[in-house]
Amino acid sequence: MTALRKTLGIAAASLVLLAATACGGGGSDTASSGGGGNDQITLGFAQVGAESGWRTANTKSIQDSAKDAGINLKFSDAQQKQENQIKAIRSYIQQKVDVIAFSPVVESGWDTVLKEAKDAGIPVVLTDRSVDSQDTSLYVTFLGSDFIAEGKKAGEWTVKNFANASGEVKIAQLEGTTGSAPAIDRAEGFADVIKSDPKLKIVASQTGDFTRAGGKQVTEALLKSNPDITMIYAHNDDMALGAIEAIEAAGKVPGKDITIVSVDAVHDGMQALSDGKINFIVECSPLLGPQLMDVVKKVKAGESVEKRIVTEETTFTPEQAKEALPSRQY
Ligand code: GYE
Repeated sequence: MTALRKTLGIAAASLVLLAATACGGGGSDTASSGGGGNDQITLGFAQVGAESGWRTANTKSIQDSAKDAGINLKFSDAQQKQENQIKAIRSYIQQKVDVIAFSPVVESGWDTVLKEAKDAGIPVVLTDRSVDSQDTSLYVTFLGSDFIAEGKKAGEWTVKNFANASGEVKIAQLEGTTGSAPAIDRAEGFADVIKSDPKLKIVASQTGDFTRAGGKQVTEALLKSNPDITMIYAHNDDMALGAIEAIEAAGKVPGKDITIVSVDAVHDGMQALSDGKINFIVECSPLLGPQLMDVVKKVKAGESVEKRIVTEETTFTPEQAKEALPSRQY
């Protein structure tokens, strides 16, 4: 039903695009730079980086849906650095784009630049990650997942899975980027749930920066300091995939000798889940593009939007991953 609605939406959007091209006789990209006489919306998007499979899918979703919606997209990649994102936002303000959207790499330190956008009269939409600003008038809405709920889902599976285990369950946590909303909230939600069972202990917790290389490196060191680890909770699939490489290199069997739980459900993670190398994945959808373009259009038209738009998500066991894999979009 939703897939059908999506397809119809895309079909409708392409029809509009087609019609526009047919009457306009081309030249739409030259018109977008001057601003005069063209009511095409210009959106400046400051992306976090290209750190994970999730991010790649998210970038594609944003670029594709901007195209489908006929929105002129200015896109920048901050390479996981806040200073680069701030620079990109300032340049969008200077270019007088209609709307700015961004996925803040970390939660803190945005008030100054958000105030500059507000003073310039440019609305800001937060996507994927949030900021911790007290002044919520600095942005129009926050569109993205509930990361605390994701951490809780990972925790609930862990509690159930180890309900009958005898003795201590030693958990190592691979954290996402330090200071980022998903790293903070996924840790909080998980800790909140597993505290109900005293035999579940987080014995190590370190950042792997949401990357495969980071997950691998941290796990290599971990297997030396804590060789008897029971489980790894990774804040994303990429770090879990890095951990799998390290575990295999150490002669152990991921998913058996060491239980692995992660978040995202991107293609490579789902493959590892269906191969039994990961035991459980909590979904976090990167396909925020279509919803973002709707919000941008509404904001530009002066319509009101909800202050918080939560993405709907599920969870996957290996059996469910096998079933879902062929039809996954990312
Ligand atoms: O889980 C991770 C990515 O902010 C939800 O960022 C996003 C996270 C995602 O690098 O893979």
